[in-house]
Amino acid sequence: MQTRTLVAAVVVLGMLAAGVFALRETLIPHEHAEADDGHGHAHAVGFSAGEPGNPRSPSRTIEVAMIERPDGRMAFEPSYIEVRRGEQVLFKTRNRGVVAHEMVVATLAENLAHAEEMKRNPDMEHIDPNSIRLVAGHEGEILWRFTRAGDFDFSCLISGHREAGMFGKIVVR
Ligand SMILES: [Cu+2]
Repeated sequence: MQTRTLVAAVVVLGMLAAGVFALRETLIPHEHAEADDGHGHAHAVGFSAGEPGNPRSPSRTIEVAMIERPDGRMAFEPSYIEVRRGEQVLFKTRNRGVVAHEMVVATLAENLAHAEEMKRNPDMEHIDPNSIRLVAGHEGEILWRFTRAGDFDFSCLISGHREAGMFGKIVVR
């Protein structure tokens, strides 16, 4: 009788343990299969529109304003910029609107791809040297050297902002 009780107890304990294990499996989320670097994209292979500038080298200052119009459109002013190949530019960027904006300097293809990514992941922020994110009323800088000739893009990649007009063109000759 005692042995039977012991066996029964062991069986019950075993079932409990299995139950707890099964429960644990359902409660603890499985790790995501995809690695995430914190903001959803990596730049291991470098930048598409040149390279981060050197603060000790001379640079041309270009002031860029982020603006919102009464009709809901958004824009950069200026939205067309020409630079010489090899030139280093200090973008002094000011957010004159009432919502946050960013400025990301890259190829058009890269910015369009990033804009799509931002729609899926609206909290993604760009903290790379080719970009700046500014809350309303704030000013910031991007120091950038344009090492390749061609047409490049600067955009605000916050969801919906590029479609609202927040992009510009940089021509490097
Ligand atoms: Cu914006």
